[in-house]
Amino acid sequence: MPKPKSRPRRPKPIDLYYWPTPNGQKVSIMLEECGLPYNVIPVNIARGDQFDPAFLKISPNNRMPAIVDRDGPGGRPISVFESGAILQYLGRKTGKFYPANERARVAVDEWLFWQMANLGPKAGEASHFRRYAPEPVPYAQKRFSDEVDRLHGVMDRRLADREYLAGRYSIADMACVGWIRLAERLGETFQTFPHVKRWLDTVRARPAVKRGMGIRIEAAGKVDVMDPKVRAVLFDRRAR
Ligand SMILES: N[C@@H](CCC(=O)N[C@@H](CS)C(=O)NCC(=O)O)C(=O)O
Repeated sequence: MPKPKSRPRRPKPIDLYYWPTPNGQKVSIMLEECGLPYNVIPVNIARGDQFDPAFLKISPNNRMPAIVDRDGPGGRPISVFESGAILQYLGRKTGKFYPANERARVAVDEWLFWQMANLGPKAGEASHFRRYAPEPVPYAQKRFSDEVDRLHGVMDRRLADREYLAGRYSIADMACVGWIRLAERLGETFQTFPHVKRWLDTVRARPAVKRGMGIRIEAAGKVDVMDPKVRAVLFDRRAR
C-alpha cells in the first residue's frame, strides 16, 4: 500500500505582544511581509500591562513589542524582546528581508542600529516634549527637534542614490517607516527631504506594510495621556 503522504506541518502562530506605536508596527509589518501566522496580544501600556510579572519574564525592560515563537530553535519555544532583535530573529528564521551575504547584512545592520540608537529615541523624545510635557521646555524641544531634523538629512542623503536604506527592501526600512510616518503626522512635510518622502510613499504603499500598520486596538484610541493615572504609569518611573 502506498504510504500516506505526510502533510507539511502548519507553523504555530507567533504571539505578538503589541500596542499600536511605531515600535510595535515594526514587528507586525515584518510578520505580514513574511506571511507568518500570528496572534496579537495587546499590551495596554497606558494601563500598566507592561509591568505584569508574566510579561516581564518575556520583556524585562517593561516595553513592548515582544514575541513568543513556539516553533523556536530546536522546536522549542523562544521569547524575544527589543524590536531590532525581533526583526533580526524573524529575518534569520525565514531567510527574508535580512540577507545572508555578509556585506549586504552589514548594510542592513548599520541602518537597523541607526534607527534603534538614533531615529527612534530622538524622535520619541521630540514627540514627548512637544506633546506630553506638563509645561513647555524650549531647550529640550529644540535639542530633540534639531536632532530629528539632522537624522532626516542623514536619511535623505542615504536615499538619494538607492531605493531603500540598505539597497534592497529590508528590516531596516521596516524599522524606520513608523517613525517617519509619525514625523509626517506631526507636521513634517519633507519638502527639504524629497528622497525620504519618496521612500515613505513607496514603503507605505506595500500591502503588508498597510496591514501591519493598520492593526486596530480599540482601547488605544481612548488613551488620554494627560490623565494623571496614565502619566503615573508611563512617565513617573524609577527603578523602585
Ligand atoms: N527599544 C525598544 C523600545 C520599545 C518601547 O519604547 N516601547 C514603548 C512603546 S513605543 C513601551 O512599551 N512603553 C511602555 C513604558 O514606557 O512603560 C524596542 O525597540 O523594542
